Amino acid sequence: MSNILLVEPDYRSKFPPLGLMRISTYHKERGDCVTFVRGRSPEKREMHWHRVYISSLFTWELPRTVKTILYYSKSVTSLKDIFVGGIGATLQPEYIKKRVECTVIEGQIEKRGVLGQNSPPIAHVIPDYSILNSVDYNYEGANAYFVRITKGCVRNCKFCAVPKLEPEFGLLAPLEQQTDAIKKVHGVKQNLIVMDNNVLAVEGIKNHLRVIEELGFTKGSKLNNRERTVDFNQGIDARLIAAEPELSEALGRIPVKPIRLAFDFVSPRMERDYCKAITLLSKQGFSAFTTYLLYNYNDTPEQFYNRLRINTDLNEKLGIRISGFPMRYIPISDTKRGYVSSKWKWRWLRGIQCVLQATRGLVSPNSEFVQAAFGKNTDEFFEILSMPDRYIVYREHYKTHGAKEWLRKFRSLSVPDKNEFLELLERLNKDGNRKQTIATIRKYRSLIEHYYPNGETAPHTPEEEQAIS
Ligand code: B12
Ligand code: SF4
Repeated sequence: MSNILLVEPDYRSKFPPLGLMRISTYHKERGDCVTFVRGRSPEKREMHWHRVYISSLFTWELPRTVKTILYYSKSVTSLKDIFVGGIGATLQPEYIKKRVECTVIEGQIEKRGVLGQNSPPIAHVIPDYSILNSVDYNYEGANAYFVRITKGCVRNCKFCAVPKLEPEFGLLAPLEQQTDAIKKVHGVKQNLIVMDNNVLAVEGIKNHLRVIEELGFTKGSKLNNRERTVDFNQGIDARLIAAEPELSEALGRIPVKPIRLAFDFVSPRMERDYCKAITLLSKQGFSAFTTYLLYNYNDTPEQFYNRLRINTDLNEKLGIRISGFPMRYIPISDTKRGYVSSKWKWRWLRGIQCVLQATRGLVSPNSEFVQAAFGKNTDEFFEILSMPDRYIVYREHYKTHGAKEWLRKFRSLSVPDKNEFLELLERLNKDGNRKQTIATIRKYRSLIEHYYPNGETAPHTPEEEQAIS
């Protein structure tokens, strides 16, 4: 019997670490003793483990992942007994290998023998939900079946990591087999979370949707007096619904909540397909939508604003509620999350983040909200995004306390000067000697004062500002 430690680094994680949960099942079936922790635990570090498994997720969390690996490096006989895998490790294995000589497992584990002599293909093993009880962390979906009908995707969008993570599109184990196995060991689950990248693309999708109904997920179905829901978590492809309207009818029989679509890039065809899909789905009784909106890729800020307006127009026309979910593009090689595309400016990206701060990343479906938050037209949109953080977040308060004067000065700049000024703000943001740098700047000095009063980082809230003055 071996002592096995499973570690999820302590980054923010919404869903449970499915890879580790599958590895747990494998080791428990071998009769090993399995312990799960999040992050760096001094108590667990003091112990000796035959093997430590550390998961990875987003590439910008790789620095934290490496820190976690190093933390447990003395808890094993050899560094090779630390196994690291998952999404971040698959996208950037070299980042880890250059820093620690642990065992890095790339990609899905679909073959025998990857984790030891004759070990099973982990991708097909049932996740062990019970490990979640040992940590004091609230994962969403702990009461849901996590399933996947397919792997990979039929498309090859350049901004997406899926073609690298799962290069082949194909079917996985039948849905009912997956839910039955979870049910048998961990009991009946309330909801269904379908993690597929692009589920509607699979041949015979209507049969799979029918299976979902047969599993007890029909519109209005309840368990323990609570509504049962199905979440196609990565969104469904609007283009496929527009091409095959019957798909909306099949979806209409399932309690999909929320219904997620993507409006990632901008082309007249995409716009037409997106509007058509929303219209078809609204006819099936869906009224609350969440739409992923990729920005900072090859779109312009105007195109981002335009997509927000298309959503508010659809809301008004169809009497529905589409909440936008802006997703900032981060290249899959990025370990810092700092990328700024040539059509955007750092200050505008920061501005979007400030606007979304109060709404947990969502753009409300309310047209008045969109106009107030992002501006009535693109001129106002650019001005809002260019403002100092606190003027954006506490708009009402600062309207008369600084923002008016800022706006007057900002508007007096020529277009090239505005660009130069915004670029200066990006440089100042990264500047370790900011105060000294600002002291040497003459041009834009009074505007800079709004962002860095006396050269210092500005207070975050009106209360903090009052306390200082
Ligand atoms: C579900 C999901 C989410 C969920 C949360 C995920 C979570 N676990 O908490 C939500 C919806 C919240 C989300 C949000 C985002 N996501 Co996301 N998400 C995914 C998705 C679909 C699956 C991730 C997952 O959990 N998979 C489950 C895996 C880990 O389990 P598994 O399959 O059983 O694992 C196998 C192997 O990986 C391996 N393995 C797994 N773990 C381990 C551990 C060890 C030790 C070993 C040996 C092996 C191993 O073995 C398993 C069996 O084969 C991926 C796309 C994809 N297809 O992978 C994108 C993805 C990870 N997301 C991505 C992005 C960009 C985002 C967002 C930034 C989007 C945005 N702009 O807002 C946000 C960021 C949120 C944040 N925290 O800041 C990108 C990441 C790119 C990158 N540079 O890292 C991906 C790759 C999508 C994409 N299309 O590019 N996401
Ligand atoms: S359709 Fe979606 S999952 Fe498929 S490659 Fe494009 S962004 Fe990725």
